[in-house]
Amino acid sequence: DLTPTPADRFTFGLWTVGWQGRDPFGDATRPALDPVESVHRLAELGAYGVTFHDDDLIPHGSDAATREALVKRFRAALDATGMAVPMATTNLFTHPVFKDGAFTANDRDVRRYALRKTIRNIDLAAELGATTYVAWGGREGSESGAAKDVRVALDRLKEAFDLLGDYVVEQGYDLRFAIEPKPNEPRGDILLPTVGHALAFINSLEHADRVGLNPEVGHEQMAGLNFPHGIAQALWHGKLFHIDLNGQSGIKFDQDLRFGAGDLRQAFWLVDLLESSDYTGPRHFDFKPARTEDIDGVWASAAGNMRNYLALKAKAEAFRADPAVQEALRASRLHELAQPTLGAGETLADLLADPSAFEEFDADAAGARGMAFEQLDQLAMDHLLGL
Ligand code: 3MF
Ligand code: MG
Ligand code: MG
Ligand code: MG
Repeated sequence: DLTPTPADRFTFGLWTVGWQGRDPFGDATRPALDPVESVHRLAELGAYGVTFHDDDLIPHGSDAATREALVKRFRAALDATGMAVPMATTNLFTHPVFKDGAFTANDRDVRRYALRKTIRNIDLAAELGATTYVAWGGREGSESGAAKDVRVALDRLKEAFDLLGDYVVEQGYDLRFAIEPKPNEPRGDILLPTVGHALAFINSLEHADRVGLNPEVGHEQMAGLNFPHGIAQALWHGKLFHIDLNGQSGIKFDQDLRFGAGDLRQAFWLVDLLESSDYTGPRHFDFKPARTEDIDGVWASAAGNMRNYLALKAKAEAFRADPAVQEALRASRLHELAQPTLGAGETLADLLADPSAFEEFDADAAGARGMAFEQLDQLAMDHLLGL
């Protein structure tokens, strides 16, 4: 059944369906969308919840009364629809004050402002029941070599996450942080450009257990990386806290296509992986309805994300259940990969003393063995194409 329900845990950023189509070369092609309307329309389409940047809900510069009124009507929409807010985040990129970064801006006053802006929205996130707080540092980076001392900037980035962790612990919030890597755009080069860079950085943090990842399909693919492989490693480290699903066609600007568009085969392997993993978090879409679309096209593309996910989930299940696939997996020796390289009770000394492992091993014969991966992959293709 390709009809989404809240049990599928699909969520959307307010900024996704709300994107007006402004790009570096052109003006908006659609009018602004009221967040309350987005909550209602997404609920009707079968979504589980919405996510937001502070400024998506409360425009920059709103006074206290306006802020309170906006939150109140948003909350009423959530209550009326049963929609959840599992994640929130901070806009640390639109206002000119963040042109040289937020947590790693050279200007100290900008860094202090960024922390206060973030903490203010963390309070709101916690109030609305969010358990994940995403940090995408799109302006943390540079266009030229001497402009940013990367080692010192990483000190400041660590300082920021340590302070944010302290705050959340002090407040007793049930909230974890998820860093979203991206290689470039809007900065020429962004700090923590990939899943791997971010995983290594997290190890240096005071609250490392509270910080994980929010990888985005297109961001890794912009760097030519294999997204399912990145997600598998994040899972292996216990660091997949959240995910941004969308589509991307190779190494170019951040396209934010609807999920399933772009690299369909990586989308298939991603769903296969997620659905067989212990990841229980939201399936969150961070896409941009194409600038060519009117408001009907916005809702059609929102629905398309969920339909494609569910379709790929059904395909992946059928692939794994197919006896021919199970046989092909055996022929490709996936079961052998699952066996430890040392035998039960065997030691390194035993390996070193085992002539069958080296002296008597016929490397030429092993090198001549086929892996049968092509038959296996063709079965995946047959399932994907419905052959
Ligand atoms: C930019 C992004 C961001 C983040 C968002 C949530 C505007 O390429 O992907 O979307 O996902 O800031 O943290
Ligand atoms: Mg993107
Ligand atoms: Mg993005
Ligand atoms: Mg994103």
